Amino acid sequence: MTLSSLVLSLTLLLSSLVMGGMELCPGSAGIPGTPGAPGLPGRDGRDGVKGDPGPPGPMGPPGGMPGLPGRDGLTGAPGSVGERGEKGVPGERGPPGLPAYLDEELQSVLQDFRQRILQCMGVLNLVGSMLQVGEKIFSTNAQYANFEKISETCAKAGGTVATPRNAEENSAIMSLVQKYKTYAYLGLKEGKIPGEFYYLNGSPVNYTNWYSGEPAGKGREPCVEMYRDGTWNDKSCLQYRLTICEF
Ligand code: MMA
Ligand code: CA
Repeated sequence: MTLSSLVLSLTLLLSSLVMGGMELCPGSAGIPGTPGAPGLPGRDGRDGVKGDPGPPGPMGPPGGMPGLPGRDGLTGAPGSVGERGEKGVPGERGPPGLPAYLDEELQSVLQDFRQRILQCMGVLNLVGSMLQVGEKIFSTNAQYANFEKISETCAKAGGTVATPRNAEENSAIMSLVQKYKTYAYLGLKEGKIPGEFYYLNGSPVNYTNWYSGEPAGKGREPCVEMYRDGTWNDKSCLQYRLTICEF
């Protein structure tokens, strides 16, 4: 007999007893049955979430293949400045400006320049550190040196060795020679022909004030010095003489 037919039979029996007016007497509770046998294992559950990566594995045996190259290092310090590039093409011509005489700002700047220059020259004149003769200015640093050194000193200052071109300039230089009680070299040099003297720019002299009997060095005295009375003597270039420049 199957379980379902047994249940049906019992149901029918019970209902016929109740229908028949019979009362069922409640008895004491029966002894619990023995636990049923364990059911069959359930089905597999769904996949769990992915786990964390495991720790690195142990180092392999020696003699294996070299590993992959490492990552790039940090950026190095900047290199040195490169060579100057080629000059660029000139820019476009700017807009036309005012004529200088109508440019008020420019005129005012020029007036200031003139004023400043006159002030400076006034001071230099007052302290006796310059002698103006026409367009030319003579000045000394009160130092004694050979011709070569004097020439360098004057060039560095933006001038040249004092060179009298006429009697007035000669007198101005003479006044410095007298003031410092020292002969001065002049901006003249002897040429290839003994007794022929030239300016430092190479042109022949056109004003001279030789002392009587000079030049007498016959090629052995290629420089020119000025005596206290303003006359000239050809002389070795290696003496120490007063530095007088002209600007
Ligand atoms: C020195 C020397 C010369 C100069 C004569 C004048 C003896 O040499 O200064 O340049 O011509 O004196 O006597
Ligand atoms: Ca001489």
